[in-house]
Amino acid sequence: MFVSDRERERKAAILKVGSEVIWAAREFLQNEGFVELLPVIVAPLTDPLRHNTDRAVIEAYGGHWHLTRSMIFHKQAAVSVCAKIFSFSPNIRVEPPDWKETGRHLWEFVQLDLEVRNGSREELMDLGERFLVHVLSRVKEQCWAELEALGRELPVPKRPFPAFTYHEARRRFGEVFEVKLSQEVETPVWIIDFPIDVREFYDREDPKRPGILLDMDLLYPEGYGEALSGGEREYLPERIRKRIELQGLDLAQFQGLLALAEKGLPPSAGFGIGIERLVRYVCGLPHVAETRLFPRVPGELSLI
Ligand code: ASN
Repeated sequence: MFVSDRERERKAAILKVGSEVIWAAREFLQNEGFVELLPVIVAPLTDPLRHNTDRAVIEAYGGHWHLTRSMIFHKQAAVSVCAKIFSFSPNIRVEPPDWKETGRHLWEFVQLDLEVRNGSREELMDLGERFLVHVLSRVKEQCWAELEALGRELPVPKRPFPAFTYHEARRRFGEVFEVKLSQEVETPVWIIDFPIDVREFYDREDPKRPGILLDMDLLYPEGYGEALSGGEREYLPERIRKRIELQGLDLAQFQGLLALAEKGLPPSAGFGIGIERLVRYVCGLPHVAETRLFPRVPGELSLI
């Protein structure tokens, strides 16, 4: 699999850092009172996603089952049982083959997906900052030898991280603001208040500012791009129905979600943070594929 000892050692160092990231994440969330759920792999409905990801569907027992693209709806349902939940959730997103070049995409990846009953966006941003600082500090402590071998000097950022609204970011950094901002900043940076037409229907519209969502993305510095994405959620059935229709999606496809909402979904907020992207940033790697032993790179076949 690896031709030289050097390659093997490099991979072993990256995997050790990845393992420490997972331990540190669990430790942090357990101390915050979160309950870990086992991931959902197949379900009658999954995240619709706005970009053109191919559907991955299997047939079983006379029904169609989607491979999970994110656990968003399961998270919303789960917080009616436990107030704070998380899952290391494998996601399958059959992205276009040229996304291989972005350095940020695998078509099988894991996101740490979490949700908080009655949470607000601001509380989740605070949690996200503390989470990142904890994980980076812990990895620096435990994996200094591996980081040194990888030639990575990992800064631990100061809180609070700066925040731009979507419109501000576009005005100052242009249409590809995500790339530009991530390259220019020296600390992670928030983008908040996305307009309703650029995000999924489950991000909650601000009741006081129609057309603006109570959501957020966090970007890594040094050009590593998106770290996490999340927000407050639409939880009332009539609101969910309206938002599905606004996006021109088929209501019938979301029957299960609407039935749950009719019975009562709690208000909640949450986010998902890509583990391979986090490990890539921590190690300072050109491509997320390097963080996995068996990476699923868009457009590429694999031996095992
Ligand atoms: N995990 C994201 C969230 O919580 C959703 C996604 O991955 N598309 O908002």
